Amino acid sequence: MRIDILTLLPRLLDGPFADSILERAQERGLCEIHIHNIRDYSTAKQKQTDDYQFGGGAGMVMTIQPIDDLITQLRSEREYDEIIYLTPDGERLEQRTCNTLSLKKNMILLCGHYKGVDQRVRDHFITREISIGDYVLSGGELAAAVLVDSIVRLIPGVMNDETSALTDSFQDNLLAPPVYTRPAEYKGWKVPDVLLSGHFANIEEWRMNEAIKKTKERRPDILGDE
Ligand code: 6GU
Repeated sequence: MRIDILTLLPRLLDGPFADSILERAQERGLCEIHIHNIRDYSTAKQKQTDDYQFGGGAGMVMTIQPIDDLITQLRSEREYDEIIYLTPDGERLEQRTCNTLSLKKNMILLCGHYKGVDQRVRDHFITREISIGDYVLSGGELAAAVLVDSIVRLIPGVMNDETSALTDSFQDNLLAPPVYTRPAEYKGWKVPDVLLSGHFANIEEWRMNEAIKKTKERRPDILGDE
């Protein structure tokens, strides 16, 4: 998988991809992440990348020219499966979408800023618009980092324990059950007996019941019986 991220603030993305799972995925050659500074592609005198909005109103709008040139250059080099715009008015990201996107080969992510991007960019280049939740960030960069993390960890070979992603919260529309590790007793606080019993069927049943209980309490909406 190759992901090209288009941003006005490339430094914001230096950190997230340099560690842990995302670093390992790149080292193993399972994904390539390329950051592009939109400003580098502006043909304006001062390399502007934004302008006042037509019709008036507060807030700047990202201009089409540098984004067009950057996307056109990338598309001349390879085909892209998706060109995704990160924006609070996009479809809300869910695990289902992460699963789908983890199967793609090449993707462009465009990070929004200010009042957003000229609508013609959305109309003519963007294949999908994604929000990571119902709250507003100051730019799309952190959302892009969240999206990339959620996708890349699903690529086969990225996670060390291959079965682990399957037991994540949301993969079966349930929140994950509690987990414990040694010691079996700490300051008098005990691990549930069933987990120490070695009885696999009982352990699975306990985990399922705990997952259902937690989901009913916290997220009845994903259980579908509000
Ligand atoms: Cl993708 N961008 C911004 N600016 N805010 C957000 C978001 C994206 N998703 C949730 N809030």
